[in-house]
Amino acid sequence: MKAVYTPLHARHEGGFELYRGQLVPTFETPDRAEFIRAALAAAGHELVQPREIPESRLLGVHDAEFVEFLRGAYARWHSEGRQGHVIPSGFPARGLRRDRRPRGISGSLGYYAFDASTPIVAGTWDAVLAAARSAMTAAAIVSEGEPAAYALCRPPGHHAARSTYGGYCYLNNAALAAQYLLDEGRRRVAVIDVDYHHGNGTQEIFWERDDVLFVSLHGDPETEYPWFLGYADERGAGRGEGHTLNLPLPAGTGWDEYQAALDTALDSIRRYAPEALVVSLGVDTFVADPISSFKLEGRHYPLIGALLADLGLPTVLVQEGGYAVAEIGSNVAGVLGAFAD
Ligand code: Q9C
Ligand code: ZN
Repeated sequence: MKAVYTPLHARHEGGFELYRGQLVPTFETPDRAEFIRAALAAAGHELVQPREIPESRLLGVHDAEFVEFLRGAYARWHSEGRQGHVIPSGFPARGLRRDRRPRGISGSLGYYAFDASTPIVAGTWDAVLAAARSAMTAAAIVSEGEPAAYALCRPPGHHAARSTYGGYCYLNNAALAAQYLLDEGRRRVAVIDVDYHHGNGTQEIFWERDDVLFVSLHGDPETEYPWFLGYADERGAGRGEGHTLNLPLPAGTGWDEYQAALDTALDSIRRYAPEALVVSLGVDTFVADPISSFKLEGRHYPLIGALLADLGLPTVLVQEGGYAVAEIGSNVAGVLGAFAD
């Protein structure tokens, strides 16, 4: 299938992140995308560049002031006397005011970010915009009639909401793809999120909508990031009531339990009868992933791909997480290969 790729992703290289009390090299690295690119090229997928989709399309999903904040954050950090990478250090928890957007850069960062693991460097915005355009380009390719397309998005997107960023994510690539499909005429779109982590941003964006079904399988937030969303009792609100389905799974989950949950997810998608599918494709469910605790093996990714392809829907696959770099390419290619057959 067509795989949207651009070397602009490499402009985002976070350097270090705070992980369990230590500054460690970021898990979300440029070589992730290069390993995927190599594996997809070797498997015969056609690499195409993202289109110059107008930035106004971002506003179907994101708040305009948030977009301008992300674009300018690095320059402001330095013009306000800070050095190095842009990392927030204080957040409006219970008892603090969430309605204030402080004027200074540190307060603004605390207002828009929800964790300290998502650094902004000089090239971050270029990569973020290119990733968003890659996802929307894959959506355009499917809108124009291809049965499936893949966007090699880096940085990933599913933790980013309308006006918040975190979890290595800045703009929500999968939500932008879903919105693009709707804007081009599909009436109902399902998003299935198979990344190890709950897609809190995607859930929040579509929480009160009935034109998007959001279904997620993920590590139980009782112990797994992002901790504060992704519980089974979250089902949507207003018109969106019943259009969110969370299937949290315990650390240590292997294929049998995973497949049972995936069957439940696919049943709910069939009942919704969407006109297109977006897959938030994280492969951090892999047994050797350094920050996750499921036990899927390489041979399981073609099975996931086959089950997704069996839905028979026009499908946009969007890259999310996956940090076992040596195997990331073959795991992603395993999912995509099932669509070609
Ligand atoms: N102690 C994605 O896979 N850090 N994001 C967790 C746990 C953030 C993962 C720290 C993990 C974000 C797209
Ligand atoms: Zn993840």
